[in-house]
Amino acid sequence: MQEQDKIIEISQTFPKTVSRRKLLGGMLTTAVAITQSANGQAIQKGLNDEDPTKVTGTLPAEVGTRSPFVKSVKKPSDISSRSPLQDFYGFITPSDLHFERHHGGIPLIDPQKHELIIHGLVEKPLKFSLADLKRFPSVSRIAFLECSGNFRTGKETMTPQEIAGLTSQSEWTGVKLSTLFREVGVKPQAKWFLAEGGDSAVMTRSIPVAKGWEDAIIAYGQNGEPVRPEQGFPFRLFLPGWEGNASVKWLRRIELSDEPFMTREETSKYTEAIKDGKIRMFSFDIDARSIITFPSFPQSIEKGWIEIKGLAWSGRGKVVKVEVSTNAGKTWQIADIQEPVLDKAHVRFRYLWKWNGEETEIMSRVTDETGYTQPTFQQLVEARGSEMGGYHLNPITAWQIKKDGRVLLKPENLRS
Ligand SMILES: Nc1nc2c(c(=O)[nH]1)N[C@H]1C(S)=C(S)[C@@H](COP(=O)(O)O)O[C@H]1N2
Ligand SMILES: [Mo]
Repeated sequence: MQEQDKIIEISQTFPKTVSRRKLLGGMLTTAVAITQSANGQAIQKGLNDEDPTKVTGTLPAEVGTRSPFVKSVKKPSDISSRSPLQDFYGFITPSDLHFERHHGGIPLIDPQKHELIIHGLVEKPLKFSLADLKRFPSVSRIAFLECSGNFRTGKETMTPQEIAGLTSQSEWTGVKLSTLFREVGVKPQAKWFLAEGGDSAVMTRSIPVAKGWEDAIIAYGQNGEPVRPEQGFPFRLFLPGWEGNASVKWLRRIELSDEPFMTREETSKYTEAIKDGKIRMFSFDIDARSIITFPSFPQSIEKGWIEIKGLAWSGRGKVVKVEVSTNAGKTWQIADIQEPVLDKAHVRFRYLWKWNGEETEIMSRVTDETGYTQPTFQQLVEARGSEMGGYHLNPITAWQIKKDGRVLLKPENLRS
C-alpha cells in the first residue's frame, strides 16, 4: 500500500515525465483511464469508498462529463451568467462555463433555416447560409469576450466570478468579415454597418466599417465545436477587444451605411456618463484589466509560500507587464506571465509570495502595449466624475488578507 501511495504521489507531481511511464507501466495506465469515468457511477451508487481498481468502470460515452467531484458553475440570473474565473487553469474558458448575456433569451435556431443577409451600400447584396460561410477560407483566433458592464463591488464577501465573471476566452473559428465584404463589394462610401441578431431582442449595433476590414470574424466555431446556442449558434459576429454587446449573436443581417444607425443599444444603453454632464457613445475598446483569482474570497491561506495567480487582458493589444503588490500598493513586483501572450487575449500571471502571517492587502495591475496601466477605482472616479455610469470599469482589485488567513474583497466605495 505504501508503495502505491508513493507511485500516486510521483505521478501527480510529474504527470508527463518518462519516469512515470516506467513506474506505472501499461497496466496502471489502463486503470487510471477507467477510474475517471467510473467516478460518476460510483458516486451515484454511494460507492465512492470502494477501491476503483476492484470494480469495472463505466464505459465510454457519446460525450464526456466533468468529474462529479468538481463543482464549477455559472450561477445564472435571468439575464446573465458569470464565468467562475477562480476555478480555471490556463487561459481557455471551457465552453459550458463561458459567461452569457442575453437580452431576450436564447433562441432555438435551425441552421438550415437561418441566413445572413448583407446589403445596403454594396455592389451585390447576398445571402449566406452556414454551409455557404464554411466554404470561404476560415480563420481561428484565441481572444477574450467581455461585457462592458463587467464590474461589481460593494461587499467583502465577493468572488472573482461575482466581481469580474463577465469575461471569457475561446478559440473562435469562422470567416473574416473582410472576406464577405469583398464578396458583396462594399462601396467606398460605406463607413458603418448595422449588425442585427435573430433573437427576440433583435439586438442591433452600429460598427465602424474599419473594424469589419480589420479583424471582425463571423464565428461558427468555439473551442473546436460549433458555437454553442448561448454564444450565438449557428454564428455570431466576433469583434476582438471590443465590448461584448457589439459582438451580435445569432447574426442574421448586416447593412452597410454612411452613418451610424443610432439604435437603442447604443443610445439609451452602452453609453457612459462622464464629467460635466457629458455622455460617451461608441466606446468600443475594452481597457486593460487584471484580477487575482488565487487567493481570493472565500478561500483562506496559511503562512508560507503562496503562488498568487490571476488573469490579465487588454482590448487594445497585448499585455506587456503585470505587477503584483503584497503590501497594499506601497511597492510593486513584476509577475511572471504565461506564454503565449496573444493580442486582445487573457493571459495568466503568477507571483510567488511568502506570507508572514501579518494582515495585508494584495492586488495586481496590468500594462498593455499602448503603455496604458490599469487605474485604481479612485482614479476612475476622478477622471469620470462620481456620476460615472456602470460601463467600462476596470479598476485594480484588492484582496484583504486577515490574520487568520481569510481572504476578503476590499470593496470600493463611490463616496469615499
Ligand atoms: N443577438 C444578441 N446579441 C448579443 C446579445 C443579445 O442579447 N442578443 N447580448 C450582447 C451582450 S450585452 C454581450 S456582453 C455578449 C455576450 O456574449 P455571450 O453570451 O456569448 O457571452 O453578446 C452580445 N450579443
Ligand atoms: Mo454586455
